Amino acid sequence: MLRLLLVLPLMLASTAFAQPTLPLIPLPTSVEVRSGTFAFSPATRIVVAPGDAEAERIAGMLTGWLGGEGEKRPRVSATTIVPDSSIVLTRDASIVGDEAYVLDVSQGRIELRASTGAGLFYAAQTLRQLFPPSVERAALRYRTFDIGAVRVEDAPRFVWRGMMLDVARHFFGVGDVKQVIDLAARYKLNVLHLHLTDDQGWRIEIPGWPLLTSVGGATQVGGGPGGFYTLDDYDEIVRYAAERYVTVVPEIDVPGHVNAAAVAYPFLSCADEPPTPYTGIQVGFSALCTEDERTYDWIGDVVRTMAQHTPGPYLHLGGDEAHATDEAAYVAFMTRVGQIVADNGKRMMGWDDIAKLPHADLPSGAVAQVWRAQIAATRERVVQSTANVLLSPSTNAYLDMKYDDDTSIGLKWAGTTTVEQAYEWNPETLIEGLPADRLLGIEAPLWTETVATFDDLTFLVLPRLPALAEAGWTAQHQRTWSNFRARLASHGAFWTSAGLTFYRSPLVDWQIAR
Ligand code: TNX
Repeated sequence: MLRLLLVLPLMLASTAFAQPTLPLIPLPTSVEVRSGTFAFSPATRIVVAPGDAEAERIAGMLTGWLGGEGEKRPRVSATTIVPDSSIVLTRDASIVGDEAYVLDVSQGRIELRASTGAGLFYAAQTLRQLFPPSVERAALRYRTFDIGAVRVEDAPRFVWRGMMLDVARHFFGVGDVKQVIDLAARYKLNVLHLHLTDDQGWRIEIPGWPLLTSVGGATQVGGGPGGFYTLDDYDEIVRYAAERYVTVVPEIDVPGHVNAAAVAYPFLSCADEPPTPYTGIQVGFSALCTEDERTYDWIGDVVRTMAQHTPGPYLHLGGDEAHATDEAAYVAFMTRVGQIVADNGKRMMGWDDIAKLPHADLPSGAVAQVWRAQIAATRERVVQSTANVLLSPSTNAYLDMKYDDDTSIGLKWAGTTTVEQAYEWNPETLIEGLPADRLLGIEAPLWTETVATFDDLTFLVLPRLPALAEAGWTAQHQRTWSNFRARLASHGAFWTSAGLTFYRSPLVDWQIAR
């Protein structure tokens, strides 16, 4: 009797432990913990089929996450003979879905299976979350460790799982953007939306319009030096993202949010003299000169350049908060710009303000990015429009909102947003009456009015980005805050090991020492 009393709580504790505390975020479709362990050691090989260059490239990334330079990395072999204790990346046409995968960890072997490169990459990201956090620290990387046997089957809920980075209010260089892509890809996001232009800065080279960057790029919020991407820089970001199955969506915000462009070319705001460069954080005051044909020559060049350098299907034209443009001019302008986007072979995207456009004027395949879902009129307008919908509700998905009243940086206009609020919402019911086939997915925007450094950036992004990533990846009926919170606890250890600043939300029992 006494024995039973002692054993029972232990049994309960161990069953409670097995499933939820595997630190997998986003939660996979199915996770089956099995008995046994795979012993990872310096001799572990990563094996791909000969001739599968994409799998070999992914295996190379996996090895990079595991080992130091040269000899110390686990070796990648393209061979049909699989040695014992290998990690094997296999194409499996029976796994249906562009991003679906199976990960099978057993005592003798780890198998990653998918029909696509994206699936293999996500299997590798899931496996990475089963490594001890200390592998993140270069100096400690190379070691032996055990991985518990488990079978994971997984596929995403939505096709669009994005993050937006505003590089206009504060500029972030190519190296920082690459780190953001790495972070997003860890949590299986597949879109990076770059907000490239705003009142405070123009951040992308456009051939024929050199002052956009040399003058318009030289400012930012608070008066710092600003900066911009050359087209080579942009191509590099796009390439780096694509290797991680992330599609870049560039945003050129018109017809409002254009002060920096007008400082460079005053005719863009119907002026002879340039307006004062703007380094504050107000919105809604600037406007393009929609009656001047030169404005259309300019936007034509901008759209063509971005279309040529963007392999993804979408160009984002902003369209938000155009308070200084009257409604008729707004509709006419956005309609004409939508046509220019279509002429360049791309689909137009805009903030939910574009749902104002009459149905006939919205180009087919256009996407409205909803940021004011809390306003009934916005929801109605979006439901009635023909646009597809991307959800970025500012009450849950805005990474720039403060966590609470005491948060040192961030804004508060949409309220404060805890990690629980970032997690606890249902994209399928947010907009009543929206047909499921018009809902593409979700995106988490980081506006950077108050974000001056990379540490500021990760402080606002972590831990809310993983919460939003799970809202985009995992089926609603599988999601609970209490289970997510338990899995999130050990991610603080990954971030600490990787040297990333994060917000130690008091809602989570962070496990840092591991
Ligand atoms: C509203 S969201 C804006 C941005 C600001 C942001 C700050 C949207 C389409 N427009 O211009 O940066 O709020 O949270």
